[in-house]
Amino acid sequence: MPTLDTHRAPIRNILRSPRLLRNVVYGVVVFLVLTSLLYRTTPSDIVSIIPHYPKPSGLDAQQDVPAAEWSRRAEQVRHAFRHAYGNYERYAAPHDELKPLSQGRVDNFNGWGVTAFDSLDTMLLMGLDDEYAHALDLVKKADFTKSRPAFVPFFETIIRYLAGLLSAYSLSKDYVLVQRAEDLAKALDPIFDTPTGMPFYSVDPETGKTLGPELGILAEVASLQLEYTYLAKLTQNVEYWNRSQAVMNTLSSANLENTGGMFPIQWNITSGKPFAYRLSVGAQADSAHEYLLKLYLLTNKTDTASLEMYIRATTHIINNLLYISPTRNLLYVTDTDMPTIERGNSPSHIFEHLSCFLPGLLALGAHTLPLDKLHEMNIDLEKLGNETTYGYAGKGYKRLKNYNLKDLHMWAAEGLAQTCWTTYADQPSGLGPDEIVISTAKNSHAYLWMDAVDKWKTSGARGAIPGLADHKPVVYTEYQRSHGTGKGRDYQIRKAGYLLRPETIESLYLMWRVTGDPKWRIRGWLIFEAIEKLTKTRTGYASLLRVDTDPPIQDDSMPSYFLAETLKYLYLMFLAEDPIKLDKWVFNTEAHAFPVFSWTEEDRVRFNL
Ligand code: DMJ
Repeated sequence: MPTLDTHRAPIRNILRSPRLLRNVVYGVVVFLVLTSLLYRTTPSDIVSIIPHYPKPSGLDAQQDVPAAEWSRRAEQVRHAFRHAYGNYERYAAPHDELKPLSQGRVDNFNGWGVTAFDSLDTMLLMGLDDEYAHALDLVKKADFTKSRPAFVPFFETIIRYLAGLLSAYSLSKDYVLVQRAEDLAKALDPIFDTPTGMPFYSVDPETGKTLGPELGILAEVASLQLEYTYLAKLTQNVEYWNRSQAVMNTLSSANLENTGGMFPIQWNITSGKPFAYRLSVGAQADSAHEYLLKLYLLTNKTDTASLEMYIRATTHIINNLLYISPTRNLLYVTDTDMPTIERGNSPSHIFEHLSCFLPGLLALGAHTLPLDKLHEMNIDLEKLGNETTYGYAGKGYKRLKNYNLKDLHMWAAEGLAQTCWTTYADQPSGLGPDEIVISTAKNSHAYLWMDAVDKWKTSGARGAIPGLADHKPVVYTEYQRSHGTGKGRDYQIRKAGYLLRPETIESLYLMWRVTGDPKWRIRGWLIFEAIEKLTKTRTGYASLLRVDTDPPIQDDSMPSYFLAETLKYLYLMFLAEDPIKLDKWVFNTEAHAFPVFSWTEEDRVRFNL
């Protein structure tokens, strides 16, 4: 057996011989240089010095994280952004999106470079001057009169491109961004050639030809008011104001007697009438509800028609679309038909990741509006809606009069945010699926949240408010997942992908800002750890095809909203001082921040306010 001493003999020999020592040092240096060149695969060299992430450490271990550590975490999100954008710039610009596994690119939103436009304001907030300068070059060169493919989808183009330009202007004051926004708005303008002013689905900017069915989708026909109102304010062009107002007027004059004042999903864009009565806050509807509150806030609380529509929509949602799961008491929002005495609401019990923006919106409303003193906003809930105006669907207004509306909205926000988080915590990946469906077995029914809240109240409001508790995660083993034997979650996964979407993080961010409770921010960090661990690739970040397998499966896609929203909200959540104050700024549905403004006397005359 060699003794310890014989083991060290070669080292002693090296140290004794200067020539040998020089050769060894030389060899080590060459080795280090070669390996660093080999692994230097991204333009953002910062990436290689990111410390190794520990395994998600759980909430308890996170309670005493010092302020300096949160700043370091914000810095890590900034590194993540540089990794994503640097690789987009290297492999995909000026095309739309990067394929993070194959280093390919895709033109899925007009071919003007959607990732660059969507990223501008995040760069400005993160102080990434070089990236911003490059992106601005690309923005200046984009030709909005030609698109690949020829027809431009209006909704996505407005929320990503137009809003990206306007928000970047508000932060940089580079006027060229407003000029480009006007170029874009002009190219799209034929889209409004309908009797109601509700836009078609798409337009060919080269010919002005429009395309799309007469039946429009709520989110797509009614999510332009923030962008066009702010554009009108900046350019003083009354045309843009008229575009926004036409949609608002169509919405406010619609007959909603079957839906309690909430907007259904389908609209006839010629007649301006709701077509059917399917109600949702998820896909096809989400941002239209969001823009009601946000238009009121953007115009410094002057657009009262918008405020009233928001209170009506949320009153109906709280009364009819919020349910509690049978055993875990998960509070969730689902889509329904119009309510009738005979059939009730006919809920689908599907809960979408997209709907996870709702807790944040409710918290924002409770934070910025005097919902506990409605008279200060000249609102009487029962005058806003009742059984005379809305028939059976109108009875919820009276019900909510028994509550302090600020509390009620915050309770709903808290419970929904808990469930959104729980769908992440339940997965071995720590990332949430795109859709779940609540189990509604014969003897274990899900039930309306307001029924549970009423019961709690009439029994003396003792104990916990229904649906607000922290839930213990239920993580199934691989065997349970593949054999379908897992129990105790209260739901099945319907769509198992994580598409790098922002909604849950957006709500965690708003809950953190509004309540100051560190648990929301800590959860944001745990999600970021999982994103780093499981979605990061050598050249970007990849969506996941499944979040419930261990390891999860990556997909060759990095949507632009990952840079516009997901990373922006995470960054702002970890900063010590948030530059985007909730009473001074309003985020559009793609997380582009616009400053709150007041109409001047001149505006009032010009826009006939
Ligand atoms: C984003 O493009 C926007 O938030 C939109 O309103 C709906 N969802 C996607 C990301 O999930």
